[in-house]
Amino acid sequence: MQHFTSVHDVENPATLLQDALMMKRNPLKFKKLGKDKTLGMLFFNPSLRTRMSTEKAALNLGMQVISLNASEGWKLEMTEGVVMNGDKAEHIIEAAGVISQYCDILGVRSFPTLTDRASDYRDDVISKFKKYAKVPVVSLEGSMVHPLQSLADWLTIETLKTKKRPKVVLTWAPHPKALPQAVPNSFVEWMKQAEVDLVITHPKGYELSTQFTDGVTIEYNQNQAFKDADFIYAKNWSAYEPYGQILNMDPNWTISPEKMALTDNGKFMHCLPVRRNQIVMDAVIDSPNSIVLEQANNRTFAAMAVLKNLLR
Ligand code: SN0
Repeated sequence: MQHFTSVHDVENPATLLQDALMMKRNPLKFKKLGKDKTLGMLFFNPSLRTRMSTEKAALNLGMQVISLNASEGWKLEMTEGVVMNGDKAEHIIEAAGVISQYCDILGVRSFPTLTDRASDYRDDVISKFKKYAKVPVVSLEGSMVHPLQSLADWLTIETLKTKKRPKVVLTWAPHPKALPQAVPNSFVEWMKQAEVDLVITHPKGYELSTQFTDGVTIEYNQNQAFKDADFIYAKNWSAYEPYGQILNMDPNWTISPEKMALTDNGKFMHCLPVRRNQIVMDAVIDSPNSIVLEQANNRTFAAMAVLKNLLR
């Protein structure tokens, strides 16, 4: 593995999952592996779980960590060949080159513009860091996918499933802000690697890009989709077409106890942060079937598996 920016960077995703399972069983087994190595993390957007779990992962592996809130400093120019006479003080070519001298692995978080779809779906910021950094690049959520989250989600399902092939439902839910498609895109592409029956449910108009959903069942009736489900993964996303728009705020899509009653004692999942009583009713997220904290816990072990592989 050269970088970790999507499932496509991973030669064998199932082996990476096994590594994450091993890390969960024995988090300090490789505490000397990262000695004298530095993880650098650049956040162009806010982070709670990704930042802390990835730092924790690096510390468990014996690494040092340097994090930078990159939205506070110079604005970086991302386009090659331009006359830099605007507000951007530094080109990514130098920034990536400099950071590569301080760090052995570089993590980058960059949300989508939600206005320029072509740029977002090239994952422009992370792709440019891959191009100009001299060290492995880890996506800490890019504009198109969030692979560290998805690996942790897979680990969560793997450790809590009670059937060999569980039914996993990804459901859209209403939200007051236009949100990225990165989490659902990524969840779908990782679930394609897993032994699960995946169903996506959302109101008409919220179809994700077919580059992710090709071959996956889409059920527009949420109640129908929830039938006999083992895992309900709720997430809001804005429309892919028209790009970045909110089309619907229908509270009937909020995950309620009545909806969960349609499942086969289904577990409730969300990547967090979550808007209570908008995405999910308190009675669901506070119920014993809610596994959102376990998902967040597993972020550390997913990140450890990734860092371990990149350190090798
Ligand atoms: C991000 C998203 O991709 O949807 C991060 C999820 C890991 N979520 C948000 O930005 C939520 C913001 C809000 O105001 O609720």
